[in-house]
Amino acid sequence: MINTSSFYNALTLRGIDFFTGVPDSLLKDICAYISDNAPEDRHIIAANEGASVGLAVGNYLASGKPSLVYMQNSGFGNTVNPLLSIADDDVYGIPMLLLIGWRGEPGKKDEPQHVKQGRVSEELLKAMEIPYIVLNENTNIDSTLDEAIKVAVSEKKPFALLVRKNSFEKYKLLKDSTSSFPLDREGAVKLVIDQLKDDDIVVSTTGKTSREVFEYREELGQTHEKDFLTVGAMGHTSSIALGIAIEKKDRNVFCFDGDGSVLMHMGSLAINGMMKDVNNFKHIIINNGAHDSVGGQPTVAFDIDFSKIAEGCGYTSVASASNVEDIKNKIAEMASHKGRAFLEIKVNKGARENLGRPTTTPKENKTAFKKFLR
Ligand SMILES: Cc1ncc(C[n+]2csc(CCOP(=O)(O)OP(=O)(O)O)c2C)c(N)n1
Repeated sequence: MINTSSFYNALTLRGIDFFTGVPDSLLKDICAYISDNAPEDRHIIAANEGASVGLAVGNYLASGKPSLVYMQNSGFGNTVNPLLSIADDDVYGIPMLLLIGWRGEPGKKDEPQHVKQGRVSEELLKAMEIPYIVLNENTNIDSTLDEAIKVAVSEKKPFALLVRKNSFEKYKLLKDSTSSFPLDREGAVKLVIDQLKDDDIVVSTTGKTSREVFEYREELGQTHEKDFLTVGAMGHTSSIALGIAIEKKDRNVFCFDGDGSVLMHMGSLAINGMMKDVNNFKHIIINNGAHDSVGGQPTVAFDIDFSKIAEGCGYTSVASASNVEDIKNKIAEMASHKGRAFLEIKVNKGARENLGRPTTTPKENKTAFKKFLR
């Protein structure tokens, strides 16, 4: 397996000392090593993967050195535009190394949202004319990085390292942060679901939130037709919820979002808030200050004021809560509010070890959900 410190040192030795990306579960050990060892202003966990490419472009213009941009292959889509229309050698020609976690690699069992993405990952890189090397546990780091950096720098273009599962050795984050709110995400999910009416619609975000929604319905002995699980398309959950709310004006639509997810495409808040005729849109952000589902890497969400942002974007009711009674009251208020209501629930990161995954397929979910909407 690749030792995280050897990989990091091999990069810095070759002049790559600026790191940016959005975390991925397959890359969590190398991300944790970078978090612990790179100076704070040289490691930026970006809002989305496209923004990381932007940071790498800017850094190259100013330093003349390529950066490392890490991401899950799910997030590669967010980079297509800045890679092709700025970094590409047909445009500005900006060298950088892309470190891409290969979820859904053919032949390896993975969740439905990763299967197609995994199958086409190599083809996508080829179509974009991005040279790449597949990294696995036996890869010789020195020769691989020599080759990757040589091509990136001499041909002035991005070069990708597509990383197989279990390529990196385990590394435990030392700079881990903790908080002491009464609830964790699952506690918040349960509290909100307990307060919903029978015809309320739920749209839940990517990662463990949707898994916890699914498992709580099972625990309650309920079926799953009330919930749309946004298993992919991180950051677009509230847009999906808004699309439903516009059409189903007589029913409340509750969006269960995450802080990483909201940050990823925060521009959508402005569009949600400005939908003046929409009175049934209820946006709940479960803020654990982290990308908890992929390893707990920090977001900036405990340091920014989501309520002020939502208010500024035109949401008509805005609140933040962390204790149980307060959350219950705020949910009751948002349910009866006629407008675009926003509630931030602050929680601790972390999840159960034995948290399962949906046992129904996305298509079964869609069919049941559409019927519930009718
Ligand atoms: C576009 C994209 N980038 C990255 C990922 C990998 N990913 C899945 S869940 C997740 C973290 C979500 O963080 P947040 O919304 O704060 O929810 P939490 O996991 O903390 O509950 C990430 C980065 C993804 N699925 N899609």
